[in-house]
Amino acid sequence: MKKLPLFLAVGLCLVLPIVAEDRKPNVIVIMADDLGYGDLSCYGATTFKTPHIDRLAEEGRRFTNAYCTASTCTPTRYSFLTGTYAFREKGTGIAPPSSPAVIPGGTNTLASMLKSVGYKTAVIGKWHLGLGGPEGPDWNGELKPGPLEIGFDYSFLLPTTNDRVPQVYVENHRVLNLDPADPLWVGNKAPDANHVTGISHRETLKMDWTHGHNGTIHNGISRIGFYTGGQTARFRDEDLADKWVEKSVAWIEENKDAPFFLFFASHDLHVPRIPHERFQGVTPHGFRADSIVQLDWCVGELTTTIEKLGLSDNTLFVFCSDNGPVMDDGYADGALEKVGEHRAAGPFRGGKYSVYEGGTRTPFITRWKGTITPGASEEVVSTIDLYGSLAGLTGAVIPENAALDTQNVMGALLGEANAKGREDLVQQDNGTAGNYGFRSGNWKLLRHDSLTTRNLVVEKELENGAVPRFQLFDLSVDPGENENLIDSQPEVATRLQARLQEIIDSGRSRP
Ligand code: NG6
Ligand code: CA
Repeated sequence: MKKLPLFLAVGLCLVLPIVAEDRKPNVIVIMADDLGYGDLSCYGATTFKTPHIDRLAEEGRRFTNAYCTASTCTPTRYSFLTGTYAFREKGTGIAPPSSPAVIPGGTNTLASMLKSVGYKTAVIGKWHLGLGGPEGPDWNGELKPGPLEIGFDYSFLLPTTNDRVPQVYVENHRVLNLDPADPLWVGNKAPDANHVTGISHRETLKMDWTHGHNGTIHNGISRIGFYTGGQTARFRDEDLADKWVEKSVAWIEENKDAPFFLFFASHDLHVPRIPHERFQGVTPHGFRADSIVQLDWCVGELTTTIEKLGLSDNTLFVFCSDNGPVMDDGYADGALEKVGEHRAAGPFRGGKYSVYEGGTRTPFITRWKGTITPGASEEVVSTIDLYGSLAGLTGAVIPENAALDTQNVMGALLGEANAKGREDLVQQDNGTAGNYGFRSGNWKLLRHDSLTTRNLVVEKELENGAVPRFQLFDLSVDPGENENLIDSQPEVATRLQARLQEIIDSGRSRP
């Protein structure tokens, strides 16, 4: 560019508005699996400690009204990445072992949005959003579409969840360490009558199953589904957390000079809960809480890595869960028997699978040293808002037909004075069954189209029962959702019912 004469340059500076440069911090989203609102010591747990996550909260913002969008895994992850409520799309319920890609290749996502403004992007950990075309994953060939087709530069995955087959890592498009002479076969029926399963060899299991989870046995644990082969590719459940940390640290070190986005998708504390031997027995609650301590260790490894690289002032950490807690989710690991005084959902009713608050109210922490003023926040924010908020922060453009329900709540996430969160938010259970939680201000409407619920009360057993189609609660005085005001507050009820219907019918809630 030709040099401008000094007087002209100075003049231009005076007349041009000073535009704040878009900010592009590194972003690390740590998503826990099945972690409840009350499952961390910074959210009220007293019988064990989570010092690394507590430190993140002390140095950042700890949200008390934050939500994941669904009370199961696949729909929360779908909406977190796409910015669109999962109930709008068929096939977004809990993905089976051989699920094709739930998010079609080429879809705009949080990852592709950040990539468009110069970020390096990676997902490391549990995927559970399917791999491959309509015919499902080609386990011995190229596993695509997958994360690489929706904006991630690198992926290192547990393909579904670890209670589902197969127990192999998928690095980018391939099963890692697969010997072509021993191909991997995965199916939903036993391949032959002699196949060893959790039913035929139950007495050999190192952890018994309670419901489902009685297919192929690997590492002494029977799973959902069946598989053979791929012996050199198989991992030990005990080593998962170490592997996520090892791969994440290496990837961060490689990409430290560009802005980077890491989606750290922990498998803790999903079943089967098999923490590494060094964490087994560290809490009084058995493997469920031991897995929380393991997750806390992972968070410590990530924050230490960022500190060592001198990136703390330039890295935004977000910590959240994908759905609420569950005790017995199919294996006899003693979670219920050893729960004691611990309340995994904190003060809330319900848990995983439910649209009561316990299903979707999540611990949610943001930390960006030097930018976020430490403190607690009561603003309503959701995992679905990271898309719109990070687009706003980085100056990325969201295409008109993408991310239909995300909102930019970055001001609230950064703890800026007077910055507001959401006015309303839809939550759902699994799939598109039509069970919704709708929060508007301090009101919470529950709508059960299926009229029965797996309403999990975490300190008891599963409570399956009939529910009224609509219930209404005032969370400001009744966070435990005990007093149904649907008849005594008809105006509020009608207003919320209409607004929820409008959000469903209009196909989008982003302006
Ligand atoms: C359920 C499984 C449960 C868990 C869940 C998915 C049975 C009986 N139950 O179908 O164990 O795997 O799916 O959890 O099989 S999630 O956190 O990934 O959504
Ligand atoms: Ca989950």
